[in-house]
Amino acid sequence: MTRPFVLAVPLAALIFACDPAPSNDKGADSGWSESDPPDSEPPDETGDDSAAPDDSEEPVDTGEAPEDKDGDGVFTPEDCDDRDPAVAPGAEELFNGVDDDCDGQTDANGAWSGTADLDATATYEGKRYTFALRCPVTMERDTLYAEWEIVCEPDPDDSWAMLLLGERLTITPLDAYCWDLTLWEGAFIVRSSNGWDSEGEGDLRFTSLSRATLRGELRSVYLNLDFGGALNHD
Ligand SMILES: [Ca+2]
Ligand SMILES: [Ca+2]
Ligand SMILES: [Ca+2]
Repeated sequence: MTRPFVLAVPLAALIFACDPAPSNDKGADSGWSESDPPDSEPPDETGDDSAAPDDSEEPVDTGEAPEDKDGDGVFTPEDCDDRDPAVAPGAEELFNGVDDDCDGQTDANGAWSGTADLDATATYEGKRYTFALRCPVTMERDTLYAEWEIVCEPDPDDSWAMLLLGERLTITPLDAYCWDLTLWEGAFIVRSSNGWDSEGEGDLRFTSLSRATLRGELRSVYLNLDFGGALNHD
């Protein structure tokens, strides 16, 4: 039974003999040793041992300095596009998809509103009924998209209007995309709160940055509809 004890002594001696000398660990812990290049500097007192020099901020400073690369006499940041000499504060705003005058607004984008006069003739049991309505128009323009909408609410006391048109008619473009920056042309759809809908053709023209005209017509067996109006940039 003494054999395990005899074997344990040489095993313990072997473990101590393999333990590495602690004297060589100093460099790894400090991050700094005499073998480092002589030009390198020791860590500063803040503990930041980054080798990046402080003058790295200089290019940022020069980048923020006013420039006039397009030579139009207007320096950044007042010149909102210093690559285009046609763009600067005071320049004329044009329908071109660019904020020409650096006021943060491109062309005539944004909210528009106005009114439209709508004439409708409905045929019912062989008789024709006509209605004249004045309806508000709203639009949200985003360069090549003109999301306009006409909402008509006939007189609720007019029983024929309620029967044939409904409490509300909503007219919107089927596709608000404009092939031209100053013109939308295409199909619109009339939706009645009575559940029916019908399609017609119309156009919207921007006559200036602050004014647009809208017109349309619909021809069907039961309903003829014409509308025309104007919108102003809000
Ligand atoms: Ca400039
Ligand atoms: Ca502008
Ligand atoms: Ca423009």
